[in-house]
Amino acid sequence: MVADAFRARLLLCGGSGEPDCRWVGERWIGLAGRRGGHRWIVPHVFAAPCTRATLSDVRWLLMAAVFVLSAACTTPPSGPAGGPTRVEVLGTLPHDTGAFTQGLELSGGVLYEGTGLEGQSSLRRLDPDTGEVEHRVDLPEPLFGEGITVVDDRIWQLTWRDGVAIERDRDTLEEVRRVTYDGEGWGLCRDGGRLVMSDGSAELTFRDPTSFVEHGTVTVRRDGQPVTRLNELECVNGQVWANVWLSDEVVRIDPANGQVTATVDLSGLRPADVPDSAVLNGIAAVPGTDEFLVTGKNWPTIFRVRFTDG
Ligand SMILES: [Ca+2]
Repeated sequence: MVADAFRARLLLCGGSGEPDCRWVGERWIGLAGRRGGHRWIVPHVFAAPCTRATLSDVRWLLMAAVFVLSAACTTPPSGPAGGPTRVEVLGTLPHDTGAFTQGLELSGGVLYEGTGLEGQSSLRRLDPDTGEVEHRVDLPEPLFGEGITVVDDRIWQLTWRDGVAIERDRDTLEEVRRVTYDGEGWGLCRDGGRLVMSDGSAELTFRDPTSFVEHGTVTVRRDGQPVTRLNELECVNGQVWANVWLSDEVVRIDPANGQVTATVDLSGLRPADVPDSAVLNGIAAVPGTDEFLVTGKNWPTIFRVRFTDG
């Protein structure tokens, strides 16, 4: 009788219509109630005996369930929340297989690419329609180039373990000044009035776009677990997209709390017959569209893509 009264579709967390709600089943049989702004249920494994239990037994089960479930309900869901998971290829461009891609950004109709490795690092200006390298400057040894991002008439270029960020003139690509930072440099992008930088860990660092001074960090998590090896970054529409080193995934991150809100599988783009070092790395939003340019280290192709959930 008691169980029958609550036979229905029930929510695990939150009230109806709240964004953090999720259905836990179509036909859960159990006891339901409300505590604060949250609904709770007693799963059927607990509720089944309730039809034969005394009233005090039912109360005990309800209290136990509230204790267990309220803890879960006070923590917002941390995993991807229905974002895109797949990639749709819209076109291709040739890519220099000598480019060990560490940074990719499209700004003002120009595609900028930073490359790595000691003695091979460079910053390049590419034609986004043909992939042709129009201009290139090389980093002196032993600097190992990493992520890049455009800030007005300048471009920042990170180095891996050299502790130096190089500020360059956007037109000539020539070095203007250097600043130092602690730790490693991996990916970089500009999110409005700040820079976002990765260092191969699960942590993103926010920096002033002019002084490069650090003013905060956030730890990136998916399903509650830190996502390490964050590499090349792209800031767009208040979100941060990141390549995950040694994977074929890009993740979308809410920089306000570090939560991963989407994970896209790009394994289908990986070229055949490339070494293990030729990983997916390089993501550039195409301004004014929902498209991206993506590539990998020493890949022969830059792909113009759209991320979809279909
Ligand atoms: Ca980028």
